[in-house]
Amino acid sequence: MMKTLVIMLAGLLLLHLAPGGLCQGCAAPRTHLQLQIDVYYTVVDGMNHSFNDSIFLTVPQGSSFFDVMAVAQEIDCRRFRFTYTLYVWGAYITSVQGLHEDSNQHTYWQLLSNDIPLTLGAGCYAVSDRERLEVRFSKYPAPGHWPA
Ligand code: B12
Ligand SMILES: *[C@@H]1O[C@H](CO)[C@@H](O)[C@H](O)[C@H]1NC(C)=O
Ligand SMILES: *[C@@H]1O[C@H](CO)[C@@H](O)[C@H](O)[C@H]1NC(C)=O
Repeated sequence: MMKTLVIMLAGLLLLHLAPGGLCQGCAAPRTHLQLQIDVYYTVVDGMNHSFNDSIFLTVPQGSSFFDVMAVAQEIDCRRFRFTYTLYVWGAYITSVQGLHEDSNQHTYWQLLSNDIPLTLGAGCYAVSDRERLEVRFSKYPAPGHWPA
């Protein structure tokens, strides 16, 4: 009785230790030493201040800003849900938490890192450890009124 229990436990242990044992059919081959990084992600209505929500996330090294947004959405769909449109530049974020950009009002979702606007789109920007990422509902100047 005791012996079969020990054998069973040993078998379970082996199953866990066997390389790929419980991880067959994964899309990408996962190394067991995949490095993880921590980021802080905020979604904020910088116009009407209707919301300002943040979350700490642990994501694989090499993740894009878009990947971070997708992970946050999966964890808390109510606060971090978003939509996007594909352009030649990649994914353009069109709404966050149900708040949509509006070209007539010159509003858009601005991407920032440590309070500095990004010069790359969400899909192209690779995030770093301890980075403070933000998508902020903002206004851009009317055409012909861009700051010099
Ligand atoms: C105008 C403009 C904007 C306007 C667009 C709204 C409007 N109605 O005018 C605003 C201010 C909203 C904007 C926002 C951003 N932009 Co912009 N934008 C431009 C600019 C100067 C011209 C685009 C244009 O009108 N083309 C002509 C029309 C006819 O072509 P179109 O394909 O229909 O243009 C649309 C797309 O370009 C889209 N769009 C605009 N910016 C971006 C950025 C990304 C990543 C995507 C996927 C789409 C996109 O909006 C345009 C109007 O509908 C380009 C530079 C350039 N010379 O192309 C940068 C440019 C495309 N933007 C850029 C960036 C980085 C951004 C932001 C990520 C900045 C930020 N820190 O938030 C955000 C997008 C964030 C998001 N929500 O996903 C980069 C993209 C670089 C890259 N490799 O990813 C560019 C190339 C400027 C640069 N840094 O060199 N942008
Ligand atoms: C969002 O809230 C944080 C504090 O939680 C504050 O520091 C930050 O300025 C706020 N952002 C905006 C755009 O209001
Ligand atoms: C922000 O508030 C103003 C008035 O307080 C309103 O007219 C406008 O539609 C609001 N914008 C959004 C995007 O909710």
